Amino acid sequence: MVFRASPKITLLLASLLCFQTVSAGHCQHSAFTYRFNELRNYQCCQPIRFNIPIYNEGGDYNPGTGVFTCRLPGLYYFTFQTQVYNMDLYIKMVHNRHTYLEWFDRYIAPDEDNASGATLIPLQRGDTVYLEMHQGKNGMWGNAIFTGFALHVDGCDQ
Ligand SMILES: [Ca+2]
Repeated sequence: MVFRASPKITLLLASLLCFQTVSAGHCQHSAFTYRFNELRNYQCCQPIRFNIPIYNEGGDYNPGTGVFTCRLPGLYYFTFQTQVYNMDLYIKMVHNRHTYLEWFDRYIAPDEDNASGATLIPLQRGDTVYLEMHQGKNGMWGNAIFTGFALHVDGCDQ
């Protein structure tokens, strides 16, 4: 048996497919990964400027300031990973100028180790997120990476 749709149903189905395609076209993305190479050039109490691009879709992370500014409201995942060397590391993730999470790694000479952290943050348009180190505990060494991306953008079901 072959199903034959009436012209009205065919038009309705075509309209729905067209609507879904247009809606899908509105789903934008936001994602970045940047490295850090300003060894010991860090000034206390300001965003760490991860300035070497690996990926930056949407341009929401500014390597000149180290600040991610939300363009697409939704749920975001942020993570960092770094070597720790020569001094302790006390690092915090700052959301809208308030500490969101903090991580600590004690340096024990002559070892060199690694620190990492990750979290989810629901963001509104214009919200800011960045990483910052405490004075005297800026043990972030080379090969440091800061990554963030939208896990889910509000109003986008994809
Ligand atoms: Ca350690």
